[in-house]
Amino acid sequence: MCASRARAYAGRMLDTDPSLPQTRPAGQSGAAPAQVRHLLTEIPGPRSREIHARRTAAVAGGVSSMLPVYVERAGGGVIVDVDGNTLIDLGSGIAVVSVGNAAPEVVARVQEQVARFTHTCFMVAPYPGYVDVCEALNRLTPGDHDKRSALFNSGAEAVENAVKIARRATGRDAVIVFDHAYHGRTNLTMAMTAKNLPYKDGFGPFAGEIYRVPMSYPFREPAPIDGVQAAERAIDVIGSQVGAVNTACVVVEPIQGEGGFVVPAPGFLPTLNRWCAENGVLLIADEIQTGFARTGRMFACEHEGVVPDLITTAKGIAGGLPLAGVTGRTELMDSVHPGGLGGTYGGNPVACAAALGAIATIEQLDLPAAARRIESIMMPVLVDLAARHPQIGDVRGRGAMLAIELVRPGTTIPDPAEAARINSACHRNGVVTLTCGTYGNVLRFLPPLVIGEELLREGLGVLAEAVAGQ
Ligand code: PLZ
Repeated sequence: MCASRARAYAGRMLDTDPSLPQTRPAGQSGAAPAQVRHLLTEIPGPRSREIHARRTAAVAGGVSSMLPVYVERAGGGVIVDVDGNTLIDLGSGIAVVSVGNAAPEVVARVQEQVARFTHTCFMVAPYPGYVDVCEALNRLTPGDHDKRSALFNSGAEAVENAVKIARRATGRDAVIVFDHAYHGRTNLTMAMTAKNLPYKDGFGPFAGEIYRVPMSYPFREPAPIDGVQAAERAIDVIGSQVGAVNTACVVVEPIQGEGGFVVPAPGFLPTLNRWCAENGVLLIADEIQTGFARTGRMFACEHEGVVPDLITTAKGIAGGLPLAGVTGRTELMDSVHPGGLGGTYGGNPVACAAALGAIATIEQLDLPAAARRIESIMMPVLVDLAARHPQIGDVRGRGAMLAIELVRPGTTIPDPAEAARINSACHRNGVVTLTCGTYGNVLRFLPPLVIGEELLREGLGVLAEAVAGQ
């Protein structure tokens, strides 16, 4: 990124002036949307409703949308819909556009690449962009050991391949996953995902040799237990029901995403990691949602100094283009025979160009620091809301991956209806929020890391009103 572009972009990040001129660098068409919430119609507006009617007649009903406003453009911290409404984005397309939508460096590199060639298939005629992304992954992921990477199209595909590699490298079958886990929607990853509806219901039979063990979920422990004890509880189940010698890998989200932004108690991940190392079991960190600066570090494992054997990445890696990776110890990655990993589109050159733009942006703008700054702005507001509204049972998360869990006041009984009510009130008032959680009662916040401070505070104001029921 050139210095002036970096400066212009940095000015957008957490700036107190929400209406900074949003000029795009040369080579891009159109101006980035003004960074202000602005509602011209009700949400969704008439044009969105019109398209939605067409969608209902054309798109399979099994594919749903949390907020049926149809997008015209997006950038920085906002989404502009086809009715001209500008909404504050606190979802980043589920933790994907961490560098902002249509981020200048992503757009510039994609445009340059797409004009040269769009696809040759890395397995047929390779290109340097794929190698560049693997070098970046090897450099940025935790641990300074020798690493190799392979690229795929989606998070689920990365998880599938990490399991293939772990089985091949260990010669063992069993895969350990956790309560509340989410790893994808393909057959193997559905089996690894915990929640039945909407992900699994009626879609079986599922892949075998997947074993689920208890997670560390501090808010929902029946009795207080620390991270080490929670890990020992999980290890005990593995030992008695699976056997370490049969276990290829333990797959864990360092902070669970779809399952409810569950932050395990300190000590949980390091204890698991130690047990894995002692038993020849691979620790696979699924950092698809937590990775690439989202939690205030480049990867969430770093908060506890955990170095996984394999790490899966996607989402934030490529600023919105489909790309995913598996990175790991060379001897594990290279245990797979030549031709054993691949796919037509994996590491597509346009997606790789986007990733290089996104990674350059993350490093040059120090987006891990931006995520920590977002936490320092949001956390006190959320904690204060929780103090005033007893339906907020827990406030948790790290960096720009934060959530509130809604319960019946004074209990831990989940209240998904209250989460849905607050979520729709935010949407009606022009703030894109998302829910998650095994019980659907968690409201989560994943702002783009380049969101302006004023915009973020305005979004929090709308949330506060929504919680208060105004
Ligand atoms: N692992 C930790 O968060 C994707 C899924 C949304 P894909 N999470 C969003 C939905 O309802 O489908 C995810 C994740 C973790 C794996 C995945 C899967 O990534 O790129 O969606 O396949």
